[in-house]
Order: sequence, then structure tokens, then C-alpha cells
Amino acid sequence: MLEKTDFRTAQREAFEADIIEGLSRTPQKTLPCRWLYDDRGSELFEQITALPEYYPTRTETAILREQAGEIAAFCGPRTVLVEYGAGAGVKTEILLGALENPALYLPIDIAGDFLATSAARIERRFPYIEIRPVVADFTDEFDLPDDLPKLTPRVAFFPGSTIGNLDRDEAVAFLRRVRAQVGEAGKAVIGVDLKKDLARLLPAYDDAAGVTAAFNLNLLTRINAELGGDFAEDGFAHEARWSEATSAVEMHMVSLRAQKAEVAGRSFSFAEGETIHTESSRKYSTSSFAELAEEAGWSVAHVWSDPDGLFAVFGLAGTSD
Ligand code: AVI
Repeated sequence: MLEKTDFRTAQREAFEADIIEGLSRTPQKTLPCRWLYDDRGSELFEQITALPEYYPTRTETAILREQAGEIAAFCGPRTVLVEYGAGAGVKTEILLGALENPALYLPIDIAGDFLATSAARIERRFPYIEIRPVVADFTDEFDLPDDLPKLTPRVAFFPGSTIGNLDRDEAVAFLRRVRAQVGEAGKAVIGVDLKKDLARLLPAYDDAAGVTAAFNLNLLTRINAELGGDFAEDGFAHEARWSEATSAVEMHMVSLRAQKAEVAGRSFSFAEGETIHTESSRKYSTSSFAELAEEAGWSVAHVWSDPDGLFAVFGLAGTSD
């Protein structure tokens, strides 16, 4: 197992490699969205989830609350709940509180400190549930512990429409891996943001208070602080735009003038109006998500949605069920 300092060094190296590679790309400079989440970025994301324009968190929470009984019945008794990402807080508590006699809760997250804090919170709230936190990058290959209870069904929980931040191939690969990890009898409960009117969608990624802008531009602050960059932080503006080709809201940082920036000893030029693409948030229809899930070996057993059809929670089961 990696020591904390080794892990930090490995993270820093991966960060530098991704930033150099992404800023070298032509014609579109692009940075992987996972680097948006340093401490400040995570704090800003937390604030985003409470914004009036950002409907996904509230809507999904309401669906889980209202359909908790049905979702728990779908999961079945004595389940091992495997959560991909440990940041769902209240959503996890709703599901764990509704499950009949859960056998084990297994949150998986790359951020060990964050994982420990959220596991401790769940432990206080559900002292009767055994918790086994796993430090791993769930977008990558990793193994679940090999001593999990054998005869109890496993249920994968992936709320928040985080699946929307993966491109199509990554999403299929992720769902396939989850399928293998929960096994033949396993199930999955996945939160998915639905495609909708742009008048509703775009403000959710470009709010009036400027929190999403701060979240996006914080990446430049992070590059400056951690990689010795010299980005002029007032030289870029946040932009949210719709891409029909990928059915995604994209976040970009737009260069406000012709300028240069140095990162880790390398110089990068930006034309006025040129953008750095920092995140795609894909939006699905119930049928386009079902198609994706089927490609990964799942079939859709249930779709729980809100009255306005903004968000959907999918109950997936093996194709043989
Ligand atoms: C974490 N993820 C599902 C969020 C989303 O909606 O794609 C991240 C986010 N980016 C801007 N606002 C929220």
C-alpha cells in the first residue's frame, strides 16, 4: 500500500503530466475535470449543490427520499452496498436508512481523509452497519476486498450523475467493471441527469452568484500553487456551453486576451477567445442511458424520476434477470 507521502507525490506527478499534456493539445486545450476537486474546489462544489439554479442534487435527493421504499425493495435484504465515491452524504443516509438489514457498506474514494471522515459520519448514524472504506480511484481498475460476504447480493450505488462526467466509452467501461465487481446477482442504483431545455440546463452551470465560475477558475489557482504556474487569474473567464454532438454541458475557461503562461517550466500561448475545456457533463434520455447500460451488460429494471422529468435514478440488474 502507498504511504501518504508517496501517494501525494504520485498525485502531484499525475497532476503535472495531465496539465502539460492537456495544455499541449491542439486545436482544443483540455484539462481533466478530476483536478477541479482540491480542498477549495470541493468546498465550491458543495456550495454549487445548494444553488437555486443547480437542480440535480435537490431533485435526486427528493427522488431517493420519496422512492426509498421501492428502491430498497429493488436492492433486497442483507445487501453489501458498494458506493463509488464517498461524497453523497445525505443520499447515502437515505438509502442505508431504507435498506432492510444491510450486511456491509463499502464506500470507495481516492481521497483517504475525506473517506475516513464520511465513513465516521455514517458509523455514528448507523452504528449497527459494518463499514469497510476502500481507498481507490474508481475510474480505474481496482479490486474489491476478497473477503466480502459471499452469499449476500451486492448493490452498486453511484449517485450525483457523476457518470455524466465520463465520456461514453469511459461510462461503458465503468459500468462493465461495476457489473464484474457486483457479480451475476448484483444490482446497481445510478443517478443520471436528464437532457432538458437549455434555458434550465445552462444556468445550472453558470449561476448568478458566480460560484460555478469560481469552481472552474480555481483550477488556475491550483496550477499556480501546486505546479509553480504563473497564470493571470483575471485573464480567463468561465463559460458554460451546450455540445449537441456529445449531449453535454461543457465548462470552458476563455482567454480574455492574447497571453502566455508558464507551468512547470513550460510556456503555453493563448489567443484571445481561445478556451481550455475543463469538464463535460453529459445529459441522457432514459432510452440513451438504457442503451449505454445494456452495452455494459446491464438491463434497466426500474427508472425512478421526479414529476418534471429533470433527473432519473436507474435500477439496473443483470441481463439474465
Ligand atoms: C460532479 N458532477 C456530477 C457535477 C456535474 O453536474 O457535472 C460537477 C459540476 N460541474 C459544474 N457544476 C457541477
